[in-house]
Amino acid sequence: GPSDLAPEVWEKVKDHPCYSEEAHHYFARMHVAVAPACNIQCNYCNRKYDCANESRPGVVSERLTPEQGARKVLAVAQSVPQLSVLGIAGPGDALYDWRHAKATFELVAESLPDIKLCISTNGLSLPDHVDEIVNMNIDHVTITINMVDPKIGAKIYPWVFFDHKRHTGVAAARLLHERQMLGLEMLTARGVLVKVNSVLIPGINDEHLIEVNKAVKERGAFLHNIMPLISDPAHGTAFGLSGQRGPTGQELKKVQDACEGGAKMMRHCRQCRADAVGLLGEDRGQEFTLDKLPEFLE
Ligand code: CLF
Ligand code: SF4
Repeated sequence: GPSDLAPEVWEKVKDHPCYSEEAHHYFARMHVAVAPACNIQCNYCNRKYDCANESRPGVVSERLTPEQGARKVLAVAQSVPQLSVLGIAGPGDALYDWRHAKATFELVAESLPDIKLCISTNGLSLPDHVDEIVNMNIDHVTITINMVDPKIGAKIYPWVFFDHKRHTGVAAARLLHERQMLGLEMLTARGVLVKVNSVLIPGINDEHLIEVNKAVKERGAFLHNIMPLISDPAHGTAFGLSGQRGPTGQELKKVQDACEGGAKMMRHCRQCRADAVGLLGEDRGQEFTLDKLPEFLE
């Protein structure tokens, strides 16, 4: 609750529905899918879902240009008065080809200077963009961290693309891990609130997430959100974890409970879609598809 937060932190989270359990009943968030590509491959990815970098069946969200994205935000702001946060959360990684997310935020900030800007990333490109993130007043960043042990990471990530090369195996996971930890440290040192999302993959990282929780707490993460893998049988053999089941509710709770006392647990995540609009748990995205937007907005 508010009482255990420093006033300047409360000021930042009080109307952010993901960072504050209290706020999620009253404030809405929306996502715009403007990231053109991703620089890593997660075995569980189907590139439809967002912040969670999550995988579950559904309709593919539209990929928008920055102009289209900004138009959508303005249209939503006119009809959803509770809108307080704009997040860019995949599919793809907002910080990989950062120009798209940056241009979107700049266009929106011109018309809606008070909206909070939020980014979700796999962290690989994060250390390169910390200055800009701080300068643009993006004070909420989510990093998806599924492991701190590259041997476990190698089971989750078949490759990462970095420094003009594709890396594979344990070396790829080590690179991702080092960049995630560095990015997290850099952000918290600058006063940016960082939430860590972890996808619980039974048999792969379930017991390991306690170590992830410790590692991110040590580096100043504000919240840790452990979310269940939602397996997607429709995605068949294209994905390395096909046939992988998600955890039961009990298994999820067990891991979350085991992490209590470490980095603060988030338990109200609704595993939003990449084009989600509205209060958490509400999805009004289909009301604001491109074909339904007015062509001009003041
Ligand atoms: Fe979006 Fe993520 Fe920002 Fe929230 S979602 S980019 S931090 S504004 Fe929130 Fe949705 Fe859970 Fe994400 S409930 S999936 S934690
Ligand atoms: Fe997919 Fe997100 Fe992983 Fe990229 S970071 S591969 S978009 S789940």
